[in-house]
Amino acid sequence: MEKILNYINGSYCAPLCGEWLDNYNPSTGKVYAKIAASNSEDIEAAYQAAANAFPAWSNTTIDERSRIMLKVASLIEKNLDKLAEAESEDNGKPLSLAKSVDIPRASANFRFFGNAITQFASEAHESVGLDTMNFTLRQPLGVVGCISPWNLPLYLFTWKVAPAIAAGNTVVAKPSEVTPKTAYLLGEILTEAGLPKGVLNIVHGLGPEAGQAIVGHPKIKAISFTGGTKTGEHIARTAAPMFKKLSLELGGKNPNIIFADCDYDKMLAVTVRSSFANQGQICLCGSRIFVEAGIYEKFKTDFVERVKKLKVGYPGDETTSIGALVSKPHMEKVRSYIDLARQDGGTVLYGGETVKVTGYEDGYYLQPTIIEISDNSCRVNQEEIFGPVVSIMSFKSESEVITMANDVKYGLSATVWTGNIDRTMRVSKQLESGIVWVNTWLNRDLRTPFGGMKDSGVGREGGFEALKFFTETKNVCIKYASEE
Ligand code: TXE
Repeated sequence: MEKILNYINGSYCAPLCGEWLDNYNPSTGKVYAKIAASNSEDIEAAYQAAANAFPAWSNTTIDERSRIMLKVASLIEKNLDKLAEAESEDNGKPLSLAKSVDIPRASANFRFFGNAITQFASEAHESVGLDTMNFTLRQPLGVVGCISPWNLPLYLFTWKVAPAIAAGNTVVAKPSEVTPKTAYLLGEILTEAGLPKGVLNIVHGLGPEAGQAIVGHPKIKAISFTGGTKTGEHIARTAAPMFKKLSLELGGKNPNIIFADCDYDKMLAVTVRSSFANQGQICLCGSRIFVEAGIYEKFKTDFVERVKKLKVGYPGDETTSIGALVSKPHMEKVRSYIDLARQDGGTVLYGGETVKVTGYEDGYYLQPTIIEISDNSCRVNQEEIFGPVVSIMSFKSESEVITMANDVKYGLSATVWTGNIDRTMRVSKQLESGIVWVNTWLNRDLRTPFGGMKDSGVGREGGFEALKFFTETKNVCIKYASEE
């Protein structure tokens, strides 16, 4: 059976303990590969490789770092089909989505940060009249840790490692044990692109074992993590007493606020996507839909009608809109929330059932599900479900919907649909979320700050924010004599 090996010091290698985990294909429910179950010894080996590579890499010219990163970007593009197939097989997402979004974005991440580093500069502050000059150095941190989740595997893995190495750090990185395949394949690309050995080390294994060993390693200076809020809390508890730099991108329970004065057709089409793209397994999905009372009944009918047409099917089939959920335990978790919604008085307007796809009966397929609720405080509206499940409810006024939108522990993103510019400004300013999209969704310019408020995380990724995170800021203050 195929083996997912670690990539340490520029070479593929088996885990030192000789232990392996099963890798499931969610669209068939079958084990199709074995994953290295690394432990702290493997992390130590990866750390040593990274530490040895750091002096040379941190002194490599910006042009050279950029050149190698652009080469990685081109090679990801060249291997689009192979990587997209691997992503779809590992994660259950439609192949069309992996081809059009995940893999192109992984390439874009390397290209973006390979270019951004050539423009990254620091400030100088002259203390006029005091014969003093200050300048700011932004120096790489050393060896850093990057830990990524399963929903957008190569997309989020590269979103972290690219700025880390662009800034001159060396890295120990762990993709999710649920979807390790594309990060594994990236190793070949790094070698072909000529990335020096040890600059990026990719280690596979369980979160509490391999992940914990990265976070708890005394010499790993920073942790960039995307994943569940509970895991984020645990990571913060381990890392904070060691004074590590932390960037945490955690869960969301994002409001999608629809005012009657919006461009209705555009809103409807995008709302279907923002609800169910990637089987609803994107931290930015708008899982709480609030609709102004005047158009509520019309929206309800039209939305259900549209969602009924989404085809749940085998991810490799071109007509599939909704593939398989990532794992059996995850599907059970999502289903338990649908049961809970029913107990709490919610009405399932559409969906709620598993789907048997012919030829793939053991796969983890679930209908897109719309639940009508009347109380924002119910658990279905307060907890992250992270599946193809949205709730809808109506509202009467701007102030009422802002209160409900903010009345949740998360604060990652929000979407607002309105044709009124004054309302756009008022609402955007009051929403407690790191990102507000108005009349659009998941519209990303990689230069913009990305991250959440409240329990959705700490810090911002993207653009120079990421390069700042992966560097230590030092002020050099020089007093000079004005006369000889
Ligand atoms: O994520 P975990 P899980 C949410 C979503 C989902 C829930 C749990 O609600 O249902 O989180 O998903 C590593 N030290 N999101 O359990 O466990 C782990 O190996 C260090 C939202 O799959 O947070 C993986 O690489 N690392 C999210 C990564 O953390 C640890 C995307 C994420 O896994 C660790 C995914 C530990 N102690 C799930 N424990 C988003 N924000 O996009 C685990 N890991």
